[in-house]
Amino acid sequence: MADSGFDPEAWLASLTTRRIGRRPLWVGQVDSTNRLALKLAAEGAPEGTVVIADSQTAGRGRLRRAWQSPPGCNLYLSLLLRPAIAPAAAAPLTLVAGVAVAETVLSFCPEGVSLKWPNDVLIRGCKVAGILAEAKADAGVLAAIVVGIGLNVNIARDDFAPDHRDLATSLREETGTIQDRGEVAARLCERFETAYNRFLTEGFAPLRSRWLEFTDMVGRPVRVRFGEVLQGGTVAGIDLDGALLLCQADGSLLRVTAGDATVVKPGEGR
Ligand code: BT5
Repeated sequence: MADSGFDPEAWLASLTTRRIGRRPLWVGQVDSTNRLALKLAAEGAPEGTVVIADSQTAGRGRLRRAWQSPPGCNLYLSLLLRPAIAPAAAAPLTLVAGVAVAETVLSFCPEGVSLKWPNDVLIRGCKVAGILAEAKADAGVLAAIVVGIGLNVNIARDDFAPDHRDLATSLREETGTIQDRGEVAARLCERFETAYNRFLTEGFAPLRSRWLEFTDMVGRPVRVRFGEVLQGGTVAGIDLDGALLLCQADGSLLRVTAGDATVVKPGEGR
């Protein structure tokens, strides 16, 4: 996928995966690749379908937030998965995807890559990618899960919206090199397939270890906000469901399953 478009044949020739990405759908502009992938899932599209857009008009983040998705520079990609697992067991998939994205980013930018619970991939503390997993369940059975990944590849710092400009970055900003988005997408699919297969055969434990290697949150005091609810504590790790474990003042552990985590800086209190 050069900036001028996407050649499915060249893409498939360069891809080394068995399933993930083997059914690519490139769209120039779409409201949200996740919405489109969920629609394709409802119509019976198989696992391995990937929707990639040049731009999104309503790219979505978590909690009804927006994902800035201008044309010609970044990756907006949704993977359609149909794992034979219970809906509750799919919760760690956001973190599994985080490992795959972090490893992909690391292969282009060897310094400063980290993960922040639950879905942020950072370079030197600035967000280079975000992940949004959305599931479709029928009568308690997981019919499909769509893992959406927004990865800032070639966007210039000045082109970020002012509300997150100081908190965001791109591969190009960090390395000074313009990357081919098709190449980045292919490498991402490959790393995702490796991590996903491991998750399906060995469970979340080995991926959790890898996730923890990428984070600097453990041992640090954080606040986690979910709507009006604010929880705090010192990060002890993550559990096998992907929940954040916070050590409380009395030594007990608090499980946090959703929210936005902020590391508390010294002197800020908790
Ligand atoms: C996320 O949400 O980080 C998940 C983003 C997932 C986007 C992908 S793109 C392909 C697929 N299709 C979709 O429709 N979505 C997925 P969250 O943690 O809620 O972060 C959102 C916040 O990140 C926003 O409120 C901004 O502050 C900031 N933000 C928005 N666009 C950004 C960008 N391009 N780069 C860095 N930060 C951004």
